[in-house]
Amino acid sequence: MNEIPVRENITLKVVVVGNSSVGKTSILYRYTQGGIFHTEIDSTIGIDYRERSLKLQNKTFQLQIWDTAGQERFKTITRSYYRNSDGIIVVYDVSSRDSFIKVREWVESVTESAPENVVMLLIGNKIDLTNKRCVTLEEGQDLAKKLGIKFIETSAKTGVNIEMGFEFLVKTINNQKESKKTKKKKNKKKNNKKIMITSEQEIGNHKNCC
Ligand SMILES: Nc1nc2c(ncn2[C@@H]2O[C@H](COP(=O)(O)OP(=O)(O)OP(=O)(O)O)[C@@H](O)[C@H]2O)c(=O)[nH]1
Ligand SMILES: [Mg+2]
Repeated sequence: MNEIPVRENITLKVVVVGNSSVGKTSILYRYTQGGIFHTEIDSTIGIDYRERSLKLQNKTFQLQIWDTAGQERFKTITRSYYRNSDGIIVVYDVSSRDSFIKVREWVESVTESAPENVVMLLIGNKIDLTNKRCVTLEEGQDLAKKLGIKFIETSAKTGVNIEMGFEFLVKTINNQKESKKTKKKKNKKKNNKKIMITSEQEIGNHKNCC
C-alpha cells in the first residue's frame, strides 16, 4: 500500500513595520484578502492581525501576520510584537524619501528587540507611481546590502511581487530553520560519539586496573 505523505505544519509569526502610509495594510490586504486594493484606507490604530496559509516544499506554513501602525505614538506597542517573531518586513514608499531614510531606525529597533535569528525583508512599495518615484531600485538594494537583509520592490496597487515577496520570506525562514536543525543533529551525533569513546575508555581503564 502506498503511504500518504504527511505534510508538516509550521506556524510562523511575521511582523510588518515602516512609516505611516507606506502601504503596509495595503500589502497585507492584497496578500490575505484575495488581491483587494483600496485607495481610501484608514490608518492602522495600534495593531491588526491577519492570517494566510502557504504550501511550499511539502509543508504548510500558517502565517500569523501582525500589521503595525506606522505613527510615532504606537512605536512602543509595535516594539512589543517583535518578540518570538520569525520574520520582520520593513516597508518604505519609493515615492517618499523620508520613509526610506527612516528604514535604518526601523531595522535598529528590530535588532534591539527581535530574536537574533529573525529574518528581515526590506520592501520598497508603490513602484506603480513611476512619475513620483524618488528612491531608485539601486538605492534600495544598496541599503539592504549594507544592513545585511533581503530586499524586494512591490506595488500593492498592481499586486506586483506581493506573492513572490512572501514566498521568498517564508523560504528564507524555512531554510534557516532547516540548517539549524541539521547543525543540531550533527552536534548531537558528535556528542554521542564522545560519550561512546568515554565509556569505552572507562571500560578499558577498569580492565587495566583489575
Ligand atoms: N499607488 C499606490 N498607492 C498605494 C500602494 N500601497 C498603498 N497605497 C496607498 O497608500 C495609502 C496608505 O496605505 P496604507 O496601506 O494605509 O499604509 P500603512 O503603511 O498601513 O499606514 P499606517 O497604517 O498609517 O501605518 C493608501 O491611500 C493606499 O491606497 C501602492 O502600491 N501604490
Ligand atoms: Mg496600516
